[in-house]
Amino acid sequence: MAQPTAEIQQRAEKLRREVQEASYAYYVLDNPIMADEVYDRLYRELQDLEIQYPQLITPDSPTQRVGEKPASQFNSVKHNIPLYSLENAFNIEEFTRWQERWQRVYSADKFEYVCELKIDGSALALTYENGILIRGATRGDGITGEEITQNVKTIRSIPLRLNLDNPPPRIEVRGEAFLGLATFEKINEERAKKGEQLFANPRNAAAGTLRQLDSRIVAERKLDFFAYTLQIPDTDDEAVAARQLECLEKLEEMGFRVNPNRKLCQSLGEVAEYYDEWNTGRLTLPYMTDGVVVKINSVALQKRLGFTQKFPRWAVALKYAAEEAPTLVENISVNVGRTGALTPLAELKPVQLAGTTVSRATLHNIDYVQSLDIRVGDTVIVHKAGEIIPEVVRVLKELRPEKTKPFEMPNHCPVCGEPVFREGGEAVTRCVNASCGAILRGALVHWASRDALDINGLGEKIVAQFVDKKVVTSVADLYYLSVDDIARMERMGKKSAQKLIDGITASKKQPWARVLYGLGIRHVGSVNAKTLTEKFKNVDQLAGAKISEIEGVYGIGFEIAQAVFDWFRVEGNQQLIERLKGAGLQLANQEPTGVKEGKPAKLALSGKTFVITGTLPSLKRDEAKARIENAGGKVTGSVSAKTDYVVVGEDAGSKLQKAEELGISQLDEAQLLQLLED
Ligand code: 0OW
Repeated sequence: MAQPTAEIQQRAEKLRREVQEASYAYYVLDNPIMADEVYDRLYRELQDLEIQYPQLITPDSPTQRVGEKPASQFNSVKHNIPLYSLENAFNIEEFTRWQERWQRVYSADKFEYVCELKIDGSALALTYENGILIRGATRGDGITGEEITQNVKTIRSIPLRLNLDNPPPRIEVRGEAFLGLATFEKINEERAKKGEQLFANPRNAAAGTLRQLDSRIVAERKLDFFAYTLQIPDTDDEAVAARQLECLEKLEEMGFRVNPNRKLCQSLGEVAEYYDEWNTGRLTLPYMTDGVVVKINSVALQKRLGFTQKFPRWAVALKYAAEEAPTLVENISVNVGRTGALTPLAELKPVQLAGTTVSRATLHNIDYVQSLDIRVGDTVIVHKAGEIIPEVVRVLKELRPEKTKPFEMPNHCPVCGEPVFREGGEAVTRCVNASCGAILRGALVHWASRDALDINGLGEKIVAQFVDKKVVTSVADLYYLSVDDIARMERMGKKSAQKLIDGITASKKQPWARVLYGLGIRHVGSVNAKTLTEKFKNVDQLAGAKISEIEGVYGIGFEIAQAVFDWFRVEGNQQLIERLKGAGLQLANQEPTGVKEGKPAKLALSGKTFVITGTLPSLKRDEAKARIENAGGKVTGSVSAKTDYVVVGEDAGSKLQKAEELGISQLDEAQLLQLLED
């Protein structure tokens, strides 16, 4: 083999340093120091020299990042130092309890914390000998992992040689390998084109990539890495760094990428501030995080606290509830609600969201479906804010398979087969067949619900039997049932039938307001019903009232008044009222007889803050405000991190812009009405 001359060796050495320097600036500092073409030219010159003189190749040469031949399998390796996982806290209260546990034991010590963003990737263990990367391994079970050195070398932000003058014989570094969001979407695009299974999220994609046998594929995926732990075996941890914060600074000096959003916190309050700040701030980051890692800063205190079997006692993962996640639309079904409204529902591939498994999400109405063009087979982003219904917010069009077709609302009711209608300009398509099974089932369940007549034991299952067996065709029929009628139903014995009859009979004592709410008139929620019965002392006063009289009641807008007036004009409803009177229901306000008033209902929008911006198509501003307040919500004038929803009308202004900046959920009028109706 030809020997390289001295100047060739020097040239190679200089090229190695130049290329390494440029790679560090680009991938670790995110601050390129030369154009890509210049980098490529230098890289190729070095590569040619090493091909010509293989003895010039050193393990830390940038050309050694991408291996040629795929591995046949990965060997298991024992970690020199175990990799621990983290105990979870799901909110500040749980974190406070964790902190108090140690504060009690070590009250003398002043607790200082380092808060780090918890990168949602895959943990890696890196071993350096004399400053040269000799091994990379997955975390595995924390004791044994898989040796994936060749794949780890392709991660440009991991230095092949440490920036240390006289490096110790061995250094252990731990950190998180991850995929940026843009990279993740590109990888899934590629996979969709090849008809391959998509990665569900960036974390799975990173873990899956690291376990690729062919490191050339790994190199294409552009994994990234944030380091967070530095240890030097046989050296006292405190001698390496007395505090976690210094440890992170040393890792940066050595040439690692360390997440810059770390913060030294002197108190619980500061930790809470950091946690809140990044709950919204993280949504603008180009990589996924799923929480904050809070560590006691003092290494001496860390050593005194030590480890449990699985976790360090001096660190905790303060998690955020997952708000959004990608998943597959397996089907779009149509649900007929108790008001006859046809609601398209996305049947989803189950996905973890905000601590629950979501397999369905409302698609509101056909306008919403068409505006997003959601189709069966699509990959969509599902959003869940707190306990409010999960919602499909975006379609990842580039992942759409072939031969999908736009969704169309059925023109016949999927339950009773009768034609359905879309009232002029309304977003909602509706079944208007009063004896439609779905409407009747919904009406009975609503009648028995806690905030209406509150009849225990009259749930969806027994209601479905009553309707399917045509034992009940209206809520009044409930009061003319015998014990035998009920005992004949499946899974109903005499005893439980008697219990249900007793519950139905007892409901005759419920006040007029609850009966009015139980009738299920559109837009008449439990609060509006209460408001109306304070003015209309009995059903005949209300049935005979003009629209203007009903509308004159504070908080009752035109639309509600119209719906109430129309309801009492329907023959079938008038008969229903007569039969309820005959059964002895309360259809007038009673003098206080000490009868048990139901506890005030926790309203659907309790605790939710809304801001209305722009002009709504049909609701006046104060009517929308009253409706939201009637449902327990709060309406404020300015958008802040505490706002839950912004209701957006025409010519929305800066409030909409602020909402977009803060990632606050937006509703149009139709979605607001749906939320109020639900
Ligand atoms: N994912 C992270 C992260 C972090 C270690 C040190 C002792 C035990 C956990 O951003 N910033 N800091 C640590 O500290 N761990 C992290 O991730 C953990 C590692 C294993 C499971 C999680 O990925």
